[in-house]
Amino acid sequence: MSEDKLKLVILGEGRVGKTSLLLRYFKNKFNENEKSTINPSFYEKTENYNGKTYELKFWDTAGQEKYNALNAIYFQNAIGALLVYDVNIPETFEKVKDWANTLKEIVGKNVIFVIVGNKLDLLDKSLLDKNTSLVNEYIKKENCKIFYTSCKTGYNVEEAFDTLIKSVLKYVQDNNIVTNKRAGKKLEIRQQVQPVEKKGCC
Ligand SMILES: Nc1nc2c(ncn2[C@@H]2O[C@H](COP(=O)(O)OP(=O)(O)OP(=O)(O)O)[C@@H](O)[C@H]2O)c(=O)[nH]1
Ligand SMILES: [Mg+2]
Repeated sequence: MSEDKLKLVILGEGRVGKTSLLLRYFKNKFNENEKSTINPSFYEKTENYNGKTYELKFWDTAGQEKYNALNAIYFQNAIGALLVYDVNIPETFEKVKDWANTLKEIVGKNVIFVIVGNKLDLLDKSLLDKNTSLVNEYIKKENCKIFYTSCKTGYNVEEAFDTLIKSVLKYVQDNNIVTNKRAGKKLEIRQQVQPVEKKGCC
């Protein structure tokens, strides 16, 4: 029996901890010197919900600005997303809003997302008041959930992923959504072949 396939993405500015969140959730590991992602890759898991089995594919994306156009390719057919920012760098939350808008444009306004404020273990408490009021305003407006996490300690990571997964599965079942679409194949960046220059004239 084929399982229903669901595609999820993890988005956010470079270095906010997207790969680290996946590493903590799927392997319970943390790498202090995690390198920047260049080629998106995925992690898979199977979930049962109300007697039905789903195959979930989580795509990790590259946060650096120069890869933004490529990330848009990975949004296609996504049903949910974790939008990540670094609680110590307020500008990275602005980027979350941009990603949410882009996601809605490409996938549709019903896309389900959960916001993650990561690196809680490094939090500079003086930033807290200013940030949380801005963040809370947005959460209320978008009617979405937020989790403050630390990949280093593992705090709240499971809760953030599990909440997104449950919301997505509930949405899929409540709305009878057919999910046997491709969950996405790994794309490779190929070097562009230069056209051969024509010599002489006709
Ligand atoms: N202290 C602390 N460091 C973290 C945490 N999460 C990630 N890091 C570190 O932050 C750096 C960047 O983490 P990544 O997971 O590579 O970030 P990313 O968002 O995947 O970055 P790109 O692939 O460039 O988009 C790494 O050195 C991680 O070890 C956290 O919760 N606490
Ligand atoms: Mg990464």
